[in-house]
Amino acid sequence: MSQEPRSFDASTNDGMPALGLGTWENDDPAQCTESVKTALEAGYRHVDTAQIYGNEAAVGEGIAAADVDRDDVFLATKVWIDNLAPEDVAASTRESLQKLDTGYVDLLYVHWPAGEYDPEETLPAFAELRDDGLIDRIGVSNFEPHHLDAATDALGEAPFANQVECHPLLRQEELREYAAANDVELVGYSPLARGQILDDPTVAEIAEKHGVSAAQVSLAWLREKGVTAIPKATGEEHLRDNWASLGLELDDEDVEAIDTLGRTDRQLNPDFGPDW
Ligand code: 1BO
Repeated sequence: MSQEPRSFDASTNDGMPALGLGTWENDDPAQCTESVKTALEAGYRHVDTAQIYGNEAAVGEGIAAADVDRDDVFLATKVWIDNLAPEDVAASTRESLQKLDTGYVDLLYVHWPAGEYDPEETLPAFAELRDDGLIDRIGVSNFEPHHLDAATDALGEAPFANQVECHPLLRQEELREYAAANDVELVGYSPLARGQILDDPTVAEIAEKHGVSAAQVSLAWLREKGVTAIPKATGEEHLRDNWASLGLELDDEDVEAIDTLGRTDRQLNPDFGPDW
């Protein structure tokens, strides 16, 4: 890839770079490794994977291949719902670490409050992994406020982050308020609404006004809301377009127009998911 100088550094949300690379459905190993390497060399310092994505080894290879120190990368993975019984949390995380070959992860999420998840059993097992130095922080994903309350009780502290679907078509007002009030970072997956954002006329109008892409508008809106975004991108052009969103400042009227969009469009609603 061309080694252009990085134009931006993503600000951090409590030590976590506020723009990262999502790898869900980036499951061709060679392509996944290449996109992680390209992203890191373009300036990204946050990579998000999960056991269920089947690409932890490819992600680890991309980190190793990039001209970047592992300790400068914020790496997150997630424990799948079948591995949330305490003994499986430890064994499956060790397996993830073997695949990633990174020594530790910066953030380990409970992927969904489903399957073998039991806050009183699962979260102490996560805390033990943290005590053992295998993970730095404990996160949860797809949690509603009542799940977050129970997790906080079980851990004796709020989880570091809650990763949920979040974009202009699913603005997650309640979870954003909860996060701000309880010192939980909100991480938005599918920040481009799996492509739906590209067809929204309000977002298109804002993009045209600033001479940028609709994806950049969506990512800038998330940043404005304090939400960490982890868009997936495989090609260099797309990776760089998303990265360039760090240079976009939306006007108050743009933010207001997105905040009041009369459309809700959740992309991911599996049958094991919560009653949102
Ligand atoms: C089933 C995985 C969804 C995104 O993390």
